[in-house]
Amino acid sequence: YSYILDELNRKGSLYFILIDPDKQNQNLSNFIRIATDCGVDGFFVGSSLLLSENFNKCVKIVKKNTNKPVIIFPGSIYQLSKYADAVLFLSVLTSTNTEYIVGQQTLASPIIFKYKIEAISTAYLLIESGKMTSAIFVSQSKPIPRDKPDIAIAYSLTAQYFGMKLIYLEAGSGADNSVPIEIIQKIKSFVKIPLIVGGGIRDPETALEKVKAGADIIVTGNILENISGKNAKSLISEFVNAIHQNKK
Ligand code: 1GP
Repeated sequence: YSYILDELNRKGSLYFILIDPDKQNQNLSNFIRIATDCGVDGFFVGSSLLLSENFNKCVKIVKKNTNKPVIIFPGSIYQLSKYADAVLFLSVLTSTNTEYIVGQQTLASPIIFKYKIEAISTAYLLIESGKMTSAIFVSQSKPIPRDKPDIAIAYSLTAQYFGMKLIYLEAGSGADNSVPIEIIQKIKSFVKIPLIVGGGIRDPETALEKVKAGADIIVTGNILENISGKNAKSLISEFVNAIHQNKK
C-alpha cells in the first residue's frame, strides 16, 4: 500500500495489468517482462471464477519475472498464494449476500496471516455496464446504476468511514461500457482514498479520460490477453504514457 501511495505522489496515476490465471499460456513470463520494461506499475492476479488449478503457479511466474508489486485480486478463498506481495482484501459492498461482504474474508484471514502477505482493505463496488458480468453474477451484486452517482458517492463514503484503504470501481471484465466519467468525478470530490477503475477499458484514450476524471489506478485485462511480442509492447507503452501523462 505504501508503494501505491508513494508512486501516486510521484506519478499522479498508475497503470496495473490484470492477469487472469485461466487465460495464460506459455508466453506469460515473456509478457510480464515486456510489461515491466514498458513501465507498468504493478500486476493484479485473479478472476471472478477459476476453472484451472493454475493460480499458485501463475502468481509464481508473474513474481519471478517482474520487480513490480504482484497483488492478488481474488474472486474467492481459492485465490491466495504465498508468492504474492499483497492481496486486495476485498469486501463487495454492492453484494446482497454477506458471504461476499465478510464470509469468504473470514475464511481467508487465517491463511493470509500464515502466508505473511499484506492485506489491503478494499471496497469493491460493481457498476452497471449494460449486461450481466461474471463479477456481478458471482458476487450476487445489485450493481450501482450508471446514472446514479449519488449511490456511488454514498458507498464510497461508507468505505472511507469504515477505514478502507482503496475503492475499486468495477464495470466487469469485458464490459460493453466502462465506469462513467461522472461517477468517477463525483466520488473523487467526496473521498480521499485512492480510486481504482477497471472493466471495459480498451484503449489509452479512454484510460486518459478516466484519470483526468480522477481515477488513481487504471486496470486493463482482456485487451492484452490475445496479443504478444511487438504488439503487446506498443499497446502497453501507449497505456503507460497516457496514464502517466496525467501528473496532478
Ligand atoms: C479489472 O475486470 C477488470 O477490473 C478487467 O477488465 O478485462 O475488461 O479490461 P477488462
